[in-house]
Amino acid sequence: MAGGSSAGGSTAGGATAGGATAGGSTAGGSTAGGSTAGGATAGGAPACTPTGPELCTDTLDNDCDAGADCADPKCLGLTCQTGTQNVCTAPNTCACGTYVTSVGTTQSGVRASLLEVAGRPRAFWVNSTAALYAECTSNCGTATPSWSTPVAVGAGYTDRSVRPLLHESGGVLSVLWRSGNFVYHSECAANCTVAASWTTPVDLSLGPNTSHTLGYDALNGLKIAAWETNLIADGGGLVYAECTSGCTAAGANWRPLLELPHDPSGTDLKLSALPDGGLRRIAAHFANDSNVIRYGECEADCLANGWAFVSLTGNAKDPSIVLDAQGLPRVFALNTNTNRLFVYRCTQRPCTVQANWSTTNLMASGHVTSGNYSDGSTFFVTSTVDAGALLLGTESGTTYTTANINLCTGAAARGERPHAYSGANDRLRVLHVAPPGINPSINFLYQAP
Ligand SMILES: [Ca+2]
Ligand SMILES: [Ca+2]
Repeated sequence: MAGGSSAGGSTAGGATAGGATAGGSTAGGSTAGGSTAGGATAGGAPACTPTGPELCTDTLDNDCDAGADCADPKCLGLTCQTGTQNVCTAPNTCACGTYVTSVGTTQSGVRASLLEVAGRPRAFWVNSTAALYAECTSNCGTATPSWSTPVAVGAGYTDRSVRPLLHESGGVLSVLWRSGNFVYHSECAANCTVAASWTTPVDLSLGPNTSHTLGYDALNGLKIAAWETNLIADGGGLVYAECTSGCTAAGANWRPLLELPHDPSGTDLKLSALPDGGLRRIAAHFANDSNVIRYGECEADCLANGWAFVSLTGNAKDPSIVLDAQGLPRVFALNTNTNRLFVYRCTQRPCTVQANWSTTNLMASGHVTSGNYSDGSTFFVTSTVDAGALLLGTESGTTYTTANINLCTGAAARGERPHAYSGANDRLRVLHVAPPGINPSINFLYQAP
């Protein structure tokens, strides 16, 4: 295959082929079996001697299983030509499969949500004039995906710190976003590229919503939300709500409200299914009053006294929660004074004890979001400055390694405020705003396969 033979063949084969040292270097890996003298015992059929795990760049069938390099499914999505952006994008295909396409025109600083349902990416973001939904309708994993024309789910707003939130539960999409003093919720069960398929937005705040603080999740029939209100005059203002029925009919069905006694600057919520069928509510928010991240959990009585919280130091706002492969929470948040990314990691349960958390001031960063790979390990995406290089942080031991998300040219993809999920073969799908301009586009970056 052209990709592997040009760069990988001679160097990688000679250096790492192990048992096939002599044969491998001379034969160049063209016929791996025939070159290993020990293999061809009888019958003329070339035998293959395993030398270790499959390496995807050396033209050899290292593990004598399923073929060499891109012929081996284990190489799908992995680098197949050193020094390039090429990966095995399909069986026997070594190519660069990083595609960046426009989903629509937007405004600088807009944040977005991206998820996949039924194999197709779905996007939600808020412009000054409308809250917009679009989905990929065909050819989603190619250089020329088709995206639906964005439809307005409801009113827009100019707050660029708040991230509108899109979730799916039971096949139903639902969204929560800020528009002025309102916290709007809407959902769609089918045909979501048509505006009329979305329920009429209801305002959960029933009163002034006052900041970019916005949290939301939906799972197994439960919806949870958090925002800030000035209806509480004690210096707090963070409220938490749940809803199990009539959630699109009236904001009053998201009552009672629980006051969490802090003045927030950004929050995130997550629902996690428990072995006994229950749901753990997980919350993180920055508390301006005490200059800490507050992390909390609740499994029952969550509109009253069921919560337990712990304080995590580091003056970082707008948190993003993710659960790692052990089911332990990690919180990513941004210190907006120093533009530094903080990573908080619970190392063992209970996670409501401060001693079980580690704090790392990791790197220069912009707004951050996080996600999981197929094995449960975690990642985050950000950009160092708005419109700088898009950055991927990949869990590595107890910390993260970071790298640019590169285009096929090898140059870093640029943009701001990314949100991403991991698709097949742990390849990324990223929604982000293009570098600032009069009307930057909101871009979809896809890494094949
Ligand atoms: Ca190989
Ligand atoms: Ca193989």
